[in-house]
Amino acid sequence: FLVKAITPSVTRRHLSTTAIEQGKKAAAYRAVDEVVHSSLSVVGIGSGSTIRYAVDRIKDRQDLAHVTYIPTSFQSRMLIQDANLKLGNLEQHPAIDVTIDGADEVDSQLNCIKGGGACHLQEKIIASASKRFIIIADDRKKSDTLGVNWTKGVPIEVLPMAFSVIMLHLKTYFPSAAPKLRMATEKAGPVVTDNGNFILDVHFGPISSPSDLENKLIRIPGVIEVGLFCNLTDRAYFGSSDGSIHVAN
Ligand code: ABF
Repeated sequence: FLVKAITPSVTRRHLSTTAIEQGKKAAAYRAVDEVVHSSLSVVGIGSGSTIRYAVDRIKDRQDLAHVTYIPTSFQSRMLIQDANLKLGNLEQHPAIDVTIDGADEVDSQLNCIKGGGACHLQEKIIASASKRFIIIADDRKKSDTLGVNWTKGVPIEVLPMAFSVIMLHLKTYFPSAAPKLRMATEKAGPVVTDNGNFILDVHFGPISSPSDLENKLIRIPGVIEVGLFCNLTDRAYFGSSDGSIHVAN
């Protein structure tokens, strides 16, 4: 009885992890196959876990051997180097043909919450320098409205010396927002981004106008970048565990 009782929950948990990874892989492979052509010269590589499948797909393509890849974080740079792909930087390549990146949540207008991995500052710079910006995600990330499925809040990168005054500003002007300084672990100190800044995770609930909220937040002195990507995404690929893909333009 005991084995029978335990097995289903283990199987369910294991299946859900595998199912999520299958969805990420399906989305990443389809995006690379459809968007990354040999005519491209410069490709931006996002951060997170889904992008790893995209790099796996790219590294086997001989017709892409000439392409230069621009990272969006330290982890993204390591991913490019470990795949023996040609690593470039934004100084040399300020105009990027296409960037592929993950997201924490994507709404029906393809606005995104990004920054769950504390990389959204460089991600947004690379995305805005790209002719095309492509999101890849498992289907958990797809939502009608931002702030509904992603419950960890909107990440905001802030200058460390200003984090307390920004918290106070947020509590004053967004009383229900509950800003939290992102900590590395229970005992360790705050997360420090690749750019030497802190992250505040701020809970706004369902976000009906992400661009209005982004414009309000970015104006707060000491805010470096907001994890709301509005009117930047050209296409999103959402992968399901059965390998099916939903493509949203
Ligand atoms: C990065 O990928 C972040 O902006 C975003 O938070 C994260 C999503 O991670 P994953 O692909 O692991 O779901 O782009």
